[in-house]
Amino acid sequence: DIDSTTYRDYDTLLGELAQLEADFPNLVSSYEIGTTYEGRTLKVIAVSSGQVANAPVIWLDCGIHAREWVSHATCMYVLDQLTSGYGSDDVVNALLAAYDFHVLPITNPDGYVHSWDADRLWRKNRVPYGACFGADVNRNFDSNFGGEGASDLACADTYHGPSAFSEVESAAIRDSLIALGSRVKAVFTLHSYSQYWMFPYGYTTDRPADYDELNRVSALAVEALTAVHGTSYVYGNIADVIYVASGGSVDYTYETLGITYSFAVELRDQGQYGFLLPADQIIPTAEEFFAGFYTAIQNFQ
Ligand code: 0X9
Ligand code: ZN
Repeated sequence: DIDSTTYRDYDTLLGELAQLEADFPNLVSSYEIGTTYEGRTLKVIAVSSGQVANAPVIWLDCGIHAREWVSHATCMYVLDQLTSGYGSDDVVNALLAAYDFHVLPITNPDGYVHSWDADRLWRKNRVPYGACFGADVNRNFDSNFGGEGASDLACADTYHGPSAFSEVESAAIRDSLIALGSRVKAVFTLHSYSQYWMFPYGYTTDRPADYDELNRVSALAVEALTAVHGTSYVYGNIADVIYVASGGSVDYTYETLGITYSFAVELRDQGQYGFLLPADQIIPTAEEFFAGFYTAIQNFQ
């Protein structure tokens, strides 16, 4: 099993993923979707019971922002639940009877390593741009690219990059989702912090056509999440709940790829510790997220 009581560095996480594949060869496989600027491999972990050929897919990505360590840790927890629970846990059995899960636990490995080795609060990837480093991968999608809430300045934390999908990490997510095609039922992307359960749009305050449906599912997810440890989450469209931000991933998956169930979740906390969330909150954060996650999935139409 995966030990979620501490944060683990990049090499340790890779070791845990390899161990999952070794421990659950009939359930877990992996594939590579890109190579970062510093040469690290972007690795998707697929969990599939094999009960249904070409089952619908739930996509989950974590760590698009380097410093949001509880995001990476929550993806690892979800993988642990899906694997260790299969065969014994009714919820997991039901999930894996109907869906395959494709999980990208470390979307931005170069940034993650930098946040461990040099600058704990690093957010972007590590591509050099002039005198500065990094594009914000969550401003690099082709969803009103370069618009409000993204910076043209390479040194800014929200630098959108030179062009839409200039970054390996965003292009790899796009290409993977396009390859999965109509199998993709839902996309979840995990951030921290603020305790928000959000859906499109981020680039405009206009409400999406599926606002009522996304709000319905989000309300059920948050109710289930809160029932676990009493943690309150706010839900709604991104632009209303947090701020207008262009070039984000879920606007692209919703609007361009047509994936109705596109969610961006800001995990714990509400700012007391912020990005430096103590490790003893990893498990409760992930436990309550998992309740929201499976409740959302169970209520898809
Ligand atoms: O600004 C962001 O990218 C996210 N907040 S964070 O503090 N984790 O950086 C919000 C992302 C919302 N999603 C989109 N704008 N698509
Ligand atoms: Zn983030």
